[in-house]
Amino acid sequence: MSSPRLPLRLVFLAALAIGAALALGLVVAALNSVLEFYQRVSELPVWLRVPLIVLGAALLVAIGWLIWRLARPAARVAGTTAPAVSRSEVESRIGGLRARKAETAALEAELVELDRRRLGGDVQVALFGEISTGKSSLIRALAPDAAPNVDVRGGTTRAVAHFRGRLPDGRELVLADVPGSAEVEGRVREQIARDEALRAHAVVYVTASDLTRAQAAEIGWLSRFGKPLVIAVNKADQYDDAEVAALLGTIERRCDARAAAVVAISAGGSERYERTLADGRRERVERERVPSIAPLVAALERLTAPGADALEPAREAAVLAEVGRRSDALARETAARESAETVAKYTRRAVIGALAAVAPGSDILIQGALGTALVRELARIHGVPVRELDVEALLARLGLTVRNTTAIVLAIAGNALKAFPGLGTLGGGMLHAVAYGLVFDSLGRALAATLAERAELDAADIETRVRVLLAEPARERIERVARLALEAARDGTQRARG
Ligand SMILES: Nc1nc2c(ncn2[C@@H]2O[C@H](COP(=O)(O)OP(=O)(O)OP(=O)(O)O)[C@@H](O)[C@H]2O)c(=O)[nH]1
Ligand SMILES: [Mg+2]
Repeated sequence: MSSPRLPLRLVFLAALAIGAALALGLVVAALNSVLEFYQRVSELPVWLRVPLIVLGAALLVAIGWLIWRLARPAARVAGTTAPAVSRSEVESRIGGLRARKAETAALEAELVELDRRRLGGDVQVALFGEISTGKSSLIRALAPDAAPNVDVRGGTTRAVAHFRGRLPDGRELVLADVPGSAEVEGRVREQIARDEALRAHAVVYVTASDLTRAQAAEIGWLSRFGKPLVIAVNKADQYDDAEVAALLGTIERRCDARAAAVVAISAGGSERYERTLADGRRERVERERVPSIAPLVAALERLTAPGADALEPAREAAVLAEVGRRSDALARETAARESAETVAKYTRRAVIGALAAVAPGSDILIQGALGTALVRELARIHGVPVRELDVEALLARLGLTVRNTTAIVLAIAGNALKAFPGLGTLGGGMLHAVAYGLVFDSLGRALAATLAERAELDAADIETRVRVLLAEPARERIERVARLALEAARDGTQRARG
């Protein structure tokens, strides 16, 4: 395999040598010109020399600045497209999970809600953003009859609420007020808000300042779903015109066309202040600020103009992508649960098998029917196809590993017997039974971990994991195996008596 690589390396070396010679020539030439230039400049009269040097320095600074502007790592809003999943694909995944007794009710409910909203035919707009940015105040301004809770404290809105608002052109919108994100201990509410944002046709991302890293990430996430997105910079009343213009410019640059529009608004909210009465007393009053949201209304009119039917495919794709992602996570959880059950089942069988055998050998158990069945069942759970040959090769390899570590495993099992006084009196077979139980438990866990992470029967990876698990089994594992052995021994004795 090494001979075809040789000429390629030679060509590469030759190219490198030519390149180096060229670079050297360039450097010498450049140095030469600089020296020549310096000499000429120093021969010039002072009145010409000084301005020329100043000009040259200014030019250098300008070039440096330009390079910095171009090469500066911009904290742009990142976003790719969410993976598309079809309705039938999602349904078949959910069906498969239901058959495996996974908790699929929430996923099914999401699909029912998807259909319910499509049949309703309303254009739906969700407000989304961090706590206290003014989402609920904005709902009030967009739907004056609505009465969502507004408060200076963050985390006021705790669940999703829908309100009907009307655009100046007469069309109705269903507006969703959602809990704010970035609340301490507010993970569940943040998920509720995210789910609702995906269920809407268009999203208004509300912020009250320049975007933080977390906010930029949220916008990146939203933009992956390709539905109309407006960024509303609220509380513009707190800035002067120049500041608002600068803020809009910065956000537009960072979002790089991921948002269909970036607008500055003042949703209103209320303000508290103290006033002095005629008799000199001071009084605290609260009054509603007058909202100023025209640019947002215009953007919403434009973005929702295509109507519910035209906006439906992007909405459906977003919901399906999220249900798909959650069904994948549920599939991983289900596989982990089934794996644990399977490993427990085979560990028990290994213990019983070892107790029944007259002179059990680790190889016989591991490379026998029990080991094969364990590998096959775990591979099936993780959807990894395996060949008979691979299973045999793997078990032979693991048999060697186990034989090399038998002394350690027996020592560990011996210690376990001391901790369980009942076990010690049951005879020598018991020690081996606990040892085999530990071996099977370790094999099963190693197999399940490799299959889950690599989706293949990677023998080297499995072996490494088995070594680690056998060398220092956790106390909880040892006790469980010892208890299994005890139960199996009692059952055996009872059967022998009966
Ligand atoms: N200065 C100013 N304050 C505003 C504006 N809009 C809202 N506020 C204030 O911002 C605070 C939060 O307003 P909310 O509407 O409750 O904010 P929210 O985003 O719904 O908050 P959560 O539901 O907790 O996430 C309140 O004190 C409002 O009075 C605005 O346009 N200008
Ligand atoms: Mg709110």
